[in-house]
Amino acid sequence: MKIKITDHDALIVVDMQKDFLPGGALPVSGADKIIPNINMYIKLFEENSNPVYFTRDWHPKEHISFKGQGGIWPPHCIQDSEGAMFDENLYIPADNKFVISKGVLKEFDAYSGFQGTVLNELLKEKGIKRVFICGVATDYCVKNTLLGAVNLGYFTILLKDGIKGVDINPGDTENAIDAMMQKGAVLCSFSDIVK
Ligand code: VGL
Ligand code: ZN
Repeated sequence: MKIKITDHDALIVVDMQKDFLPGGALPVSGADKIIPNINMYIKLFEENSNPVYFTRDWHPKEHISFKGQGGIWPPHCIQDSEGAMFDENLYIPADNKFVISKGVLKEFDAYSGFQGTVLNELLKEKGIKRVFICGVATDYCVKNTLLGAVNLGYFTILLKDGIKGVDINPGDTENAIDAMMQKGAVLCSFSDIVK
């Protein structure tokens, strides 16, 4: 399959923060291995002057999703903490990049980068019609961000060499990929993209 990047395309990099990488508070096994691929996508979009959106989980202390508050996750990505920072190996362009913080309110969780954020407005402002999505975790925030984009009318492309799931239950990641494709997501990898 060949996919040509156009002016109406944007890249969304989901939650590539230290806490989601090996050694972090909520590690996604193998998430470090996808960083070189994600960096290739970021550089490709940067070279084409296409915008790149970085979502980040940005929770207050005692967030509702944390175990101590009755949630299912260990405390992670607490606002301004070291673990909430983007991984050092992630390439962050100087221009044409936007950081989207989600899950910022104590009483609400947000697995989608569109939930409680201005991501849709930012994309609309730039005339974006199609989004390419990579990052972690495939079975949580990648999935929900992609389905959010579908619901808002965007064409979606899931970058299969740039995602990693947590698989709390075996098969979660595969099921998430199936669910996304069912809703119209197109699976592609770096070698499918032509300039
Ligand atoms: C995520 C679990 C909790 C994610 C965020 O980024 O996929 N997963 N918070
Ligand atoms: Zn979270």
